[in-house]
Amino acid sequence: MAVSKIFGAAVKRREDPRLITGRATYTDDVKLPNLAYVAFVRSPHAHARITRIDVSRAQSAPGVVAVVTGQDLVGKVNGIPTAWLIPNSDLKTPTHPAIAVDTVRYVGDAVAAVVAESRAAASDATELVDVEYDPLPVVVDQEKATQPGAPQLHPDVPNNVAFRWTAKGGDVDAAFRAAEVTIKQRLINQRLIPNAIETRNTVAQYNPGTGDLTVTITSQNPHIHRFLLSVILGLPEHRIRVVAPEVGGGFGSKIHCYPEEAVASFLAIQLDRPIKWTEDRRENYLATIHGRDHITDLELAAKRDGTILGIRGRTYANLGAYLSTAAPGIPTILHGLMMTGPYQIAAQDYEVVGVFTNTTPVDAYRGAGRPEATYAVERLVDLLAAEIKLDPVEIRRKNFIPKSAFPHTVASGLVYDSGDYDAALDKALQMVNYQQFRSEQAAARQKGRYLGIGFSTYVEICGLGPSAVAGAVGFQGGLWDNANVRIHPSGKATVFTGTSPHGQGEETTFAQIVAEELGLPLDDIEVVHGDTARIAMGWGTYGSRSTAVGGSAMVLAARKVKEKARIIAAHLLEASPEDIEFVNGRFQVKGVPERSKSIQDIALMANLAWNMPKGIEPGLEESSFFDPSNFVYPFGTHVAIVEIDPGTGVVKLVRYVAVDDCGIVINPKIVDGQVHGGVAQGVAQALWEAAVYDANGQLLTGSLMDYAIPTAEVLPSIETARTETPSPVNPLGLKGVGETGTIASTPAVVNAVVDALAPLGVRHVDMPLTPEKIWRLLPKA
Ligand code: MCN
Repeated sequence: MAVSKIFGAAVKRREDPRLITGRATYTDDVKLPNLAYVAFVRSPHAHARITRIDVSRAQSAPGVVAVVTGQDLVGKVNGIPTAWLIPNSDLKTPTHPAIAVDTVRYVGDAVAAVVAESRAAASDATELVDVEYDPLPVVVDQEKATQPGAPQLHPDVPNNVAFRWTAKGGDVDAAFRAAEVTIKQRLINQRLIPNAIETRNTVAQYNPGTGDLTVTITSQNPHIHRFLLSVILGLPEHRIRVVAPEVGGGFGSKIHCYPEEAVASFLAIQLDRPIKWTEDRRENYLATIHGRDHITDLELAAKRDGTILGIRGRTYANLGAYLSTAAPGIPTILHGLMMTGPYQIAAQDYEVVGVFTNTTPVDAYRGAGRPEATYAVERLVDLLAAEIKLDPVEIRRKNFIPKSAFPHTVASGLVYDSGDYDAALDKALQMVNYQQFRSEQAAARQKGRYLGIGFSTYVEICGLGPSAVAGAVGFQGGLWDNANVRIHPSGKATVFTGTSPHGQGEETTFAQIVAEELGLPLDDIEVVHGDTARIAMGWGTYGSRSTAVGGSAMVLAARKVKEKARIIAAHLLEASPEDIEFVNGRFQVKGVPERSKSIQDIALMANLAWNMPKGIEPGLEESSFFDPSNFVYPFGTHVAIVEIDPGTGVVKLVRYVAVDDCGIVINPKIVDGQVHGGVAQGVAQALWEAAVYDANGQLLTGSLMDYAIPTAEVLPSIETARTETPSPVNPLGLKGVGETGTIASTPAVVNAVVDALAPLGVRHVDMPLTPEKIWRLLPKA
């Protein structure tokens, strides 16, 4: 393959051979000599006072090394902090002890930890810890939790309201006064449970001789984990090393710093033995964060011709029992600021109320706030179209921010970087052959068949993001990223990234970036990530930021290497640096291919340093710290075609078309893969998945037997295509793609089902669109 074709080529993921042949090291594969295992005793009550804990039976059980309770941690392990302190919201941050001390607040809240010689012994002994509870009243519904007389979770949080936050812009009252038609709808965005292939895992090892703590964690952001662990444990940051090996995916759920990670680390220090914790799937359902869970009331103001004037409303966002690491920022900054979607809607007034309930904490799950915003806007636009009898495609076109209007400031104050929404919509319409579908649909209706088509013309915010904005919105970290490109004497390269890919394929795409810049073969470049001891600093992988931010740092570091190489090449070729050009992967004297040096030649000479140009240091290694000037705003059009079985109510996804624009593409195969996975997750929310609690706070969908994640069999082959609108805010001109599929797909499917049922007078159905729910809407024979 010609060197210049590496960027943009559909190179196969180099991570995959080890993953699919069982040669990868997952976190649970990490074994150390003298390892002891910790298991947690978890509350069976959603809300209760702990009146007594007796650990004596557990302590004397075979193989048990130690048992600790919340009380044992007091003064030694600090509370689990929240890292997103949104301003102007009166945010309350109640203490979150790593192990509950006197009160449990959700089913699964840890009340004790048992350490034993084997995982089985630890797990068995958890049943011998005698805990007496005095049950308290429970609330699981976030709206009810704010009402007078509702059970109170935290003494310092009146009415369970963690925050009230508003995103307001333009004159929304004027918009509603001028409205010729208004649409009002309550939307439930149900709670979801992330299902990574590997559950969470921690292996902590302490060396009292050096004071070094090494923690291997299923982490999406080892440097953030290191920082938070130093805060929780009161240890110096430079004595902590956090390593993320293969983690089995995360989908947002492994961003957060969890109690178990802190407890395992504490125990490793206390007991002077390496400690391992492996979460089982049942625990994963109870104790790993959940996602979504919004109750939203919205109103849209419009003219009869379909022009949208304003949007207003309120969301009650369920936060669960405690504030997880990023929780306050998800329904606000990543959600509330995106409520006008890709449309020119001049006014918005949107309040988000974050509420504590007796449920598992809720935080970032793939898309994190943006799927909820897209769902709300795309449902409302369809409801308006139905109300004024306008085609759902036409109403979208009418309101799109035009291509000429970028960069464009929306009502919430965000500045969208670039876009061409019509181009993506046109391509999608062509792919589905819209007019022909409408005739087929009409014909099918005559025969009693229910076919439907649904659109989602989405825009999302990702590539998190400028650090100054992070600070302004209360994120307790930076959002720049770091890369280092090191060329060894032999001309092979090791490159380091502060992002922490865990399934997204950056070992391939970042190597593509460097190969393209420096003319190195792909196989000669190793991409290192996920280890605070090897990587200077970085902010991790989430918010589809790795490539827009970390990849940009990588290309800038490679360009610095290239610049130095040019100077050395000039010296070796006895030319001036200005006369050196980079052609076909070689540094050559302009127009004289015979007088040229490869990067390998230069790497050897730079590392030997026998003959360096004056003032140039030996070695060939450069770093870059890149802080983008803005977020990036990928967009596109997703179209779902469904058919409903009139006998059973089963929704069959007949076709799925995804046209995405993530700017310039490094690797189309990987981008397609990301879209496929994302769409599967978003479709699953529309049709199947829901975390269900009963009124006592028991999680009824507590296992894979009860929680319906999709299998390949229920999904069609996803048809992908792209438009390419470069982003002006990073040197690669690209936008993120890791979440687009999840963000776009949910409303496309719901809109398609409502379209299919429209002749029956159906205007909205809440997710998930289970067969029973749909069957009840169908005429009975
Ligand atoms: N890419 C590209 N060209 C572009 C944009 C991206 O070739 N114009 C490539 C990237 O180089 C990378 C992949 O596409 O290989 C995704 O990149 P990016 O959009 O930068 O997203 P991140 O790597 O930051 O991934 C985060 C995103 C999120 S937030 C979740 S959640 C998620 C997701 O990615 N979780 C995943 N995809 C996942 N995929 C897997 N397998 N497992 C997860 O846990």
